[in-house]
Amino acid sequence: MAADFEKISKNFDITGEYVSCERYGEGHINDTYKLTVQCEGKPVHYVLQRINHRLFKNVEGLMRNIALVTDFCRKSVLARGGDPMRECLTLIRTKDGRNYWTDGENYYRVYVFIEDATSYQIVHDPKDFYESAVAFGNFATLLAGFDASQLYEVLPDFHNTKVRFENFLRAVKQDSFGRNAEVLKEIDWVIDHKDLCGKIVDKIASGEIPLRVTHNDTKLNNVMIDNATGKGIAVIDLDTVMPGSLCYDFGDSIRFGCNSAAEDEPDLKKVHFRLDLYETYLRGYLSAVGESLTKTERENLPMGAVLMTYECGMRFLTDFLEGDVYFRTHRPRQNLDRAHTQFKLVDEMLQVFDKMQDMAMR
Ligand code: ADP
Ligand code: GN1
Ligand code: MG
Repeated sequence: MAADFEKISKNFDITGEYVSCERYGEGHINDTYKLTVQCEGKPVHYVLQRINHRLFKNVEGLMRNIALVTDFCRKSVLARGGDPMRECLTLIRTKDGRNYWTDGENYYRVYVFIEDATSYQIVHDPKDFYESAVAFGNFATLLAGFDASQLYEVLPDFHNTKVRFENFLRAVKQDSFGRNAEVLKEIDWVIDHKDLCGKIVDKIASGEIPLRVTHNDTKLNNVMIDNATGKGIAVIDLDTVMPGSLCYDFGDSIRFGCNSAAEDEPDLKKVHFRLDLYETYLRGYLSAVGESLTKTERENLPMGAVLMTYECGMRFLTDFLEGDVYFRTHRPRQNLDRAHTQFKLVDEMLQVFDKMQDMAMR
């Protein structure tokens, strides 16, 4: 049955007459809608999301994290004289003061819509990518002041590449949808690169790389770029704020933004790793967090990029083998196309890895 968005929106502390609620954005996880209400003769927009509770089993814990992080960001933005309605996510509470609403089956939340800003799916202008790096870097600096012990670990082992590899092997072993046969080369490729898995998790385990409060999903479309100034104004999609490594946050941005084509481009001839954009992002990120990185973190930024791309490709392939149940797909084999782009990017990153490392240490 189609959701009654008018009824759902009435549970939130929103003033105005319901106008419409339409599918919005290109996130792979939650169902996102742009909600419009008419207030004092003007349209006002909100983001309404149906939370993916198959993935986020403890919605209460997830939303407590988001309330804590958004409240913390709001105070910091106010302290620097900024506009919290545009410079951070603002959660709209329900009429009875809760931070989400459920009909017993689905779970919903509402955010203020950040107007006059864009979340890009691909880098069109290197300046935007630079500004996204500054925004993610500043966000990391901001979170450094946040008490990690308050946070519930929403998705344990989220970037534990060794655990991701075990999950992948399990999917191959089960072959529940009989899809192994058509991806034997891809399966071999993942196994051939198995040695990558421990490169950062082992250093976190030994204490060489510190755990910090990180975003964990730092792709370009999770930052809003101001249409007028071109600045990265707000970091969004806070579902995965958890203890993690800055090498991963850096790496995930590189994975997504340094692809010359879309994440799911079926024509691999169009897919290349753009070292020029890597350097652009690196410069922006270091300008924001350079001072606080340890030497080992800095040395491992390039490996973070390789690992995030390897891990994400492996996750896409795992999802393809498991029948496309995790990442939203709009067409058959989309997850396989996504896996292919990631594997090609890893191959190309490894070819220029020395250069990536020189740039990071320069
Ligand atoms: P997912 O977890 O599925 O990726 P996101 O929270 O990233 O969901 O939202 C999906 C998309 O919706 C974002 O990439 C962005 O384009 C848009 N979006 C999300 N929150 C806002 C907001 N507060 N204002 C404007 N656009 C938003
Ligand atoms: C998902 O939610 P979204 O679309 O920003 C995923 C990330 C992947 C990314 C691949 C919670 O991000 O981990 O890197 O897709 N988020 C979750 O594009 O699994
Ligand atoms: Mg997102």
